Amino acid sequence: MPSVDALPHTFTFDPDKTALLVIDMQRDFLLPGGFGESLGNDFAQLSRTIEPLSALLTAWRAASLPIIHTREGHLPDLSDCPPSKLARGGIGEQGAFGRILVRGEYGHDIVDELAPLDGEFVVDKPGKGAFYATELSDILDKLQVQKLVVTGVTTEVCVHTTVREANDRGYDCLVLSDCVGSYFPEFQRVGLEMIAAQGGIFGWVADSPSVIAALA
Ligand code: TIU
Repeated sequence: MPSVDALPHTFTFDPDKTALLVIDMQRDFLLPGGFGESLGNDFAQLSRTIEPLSALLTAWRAASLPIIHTREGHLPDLSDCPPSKLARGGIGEQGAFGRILVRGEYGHDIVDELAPLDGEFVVDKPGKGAFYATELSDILDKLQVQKLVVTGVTTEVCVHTTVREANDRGYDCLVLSDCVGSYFPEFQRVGLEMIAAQGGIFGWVADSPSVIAALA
């Protein structure tokens, strides 16, 4: 059984029961001029994850293991966007890459470097968590997945929410520090510490080279 040197302790996984989750690696969060930067955020804190994640995807694909990408976004009529989220502004407005976080728009889609391949799952989610109002549970059930290797953005928002949701549903989650990103370095550090604290209260933390080595 492959094992990975992780915090708070070694993470072992059966490759047949493990999926890679790639959360919201969308142009609007990651590219200069996108929604994230328009809010005053430093997109480079997120775009540094693209290269290691691309290498991880190559290794994961070579091992023929399941990959699930998610995208945060809404229907064009915004009927699936809660009033509290709409009231904050931005969603559905015209941005540099089309209507912000609206499905079908250029900015809503995944960055070119990490584009999903045929046979990979793409889950569209209206919320921060990947389980809320999506088919993710059904996909994982059908795949008989028990463990998740979690990557994507942002660490303290959609990654955390999804890992907490997954943990409550009984999945063991390994979060990869170099493949998750926050606009705020302090949130990145503390966000990762929170996951592995208290004996791994929500999951494990390691880096992508360790996972790639375990797959080899
Ligand atoms: N994907 C995700 O984390 N959505 C966000 O809105 N994140 C922020 O940090 N704003």
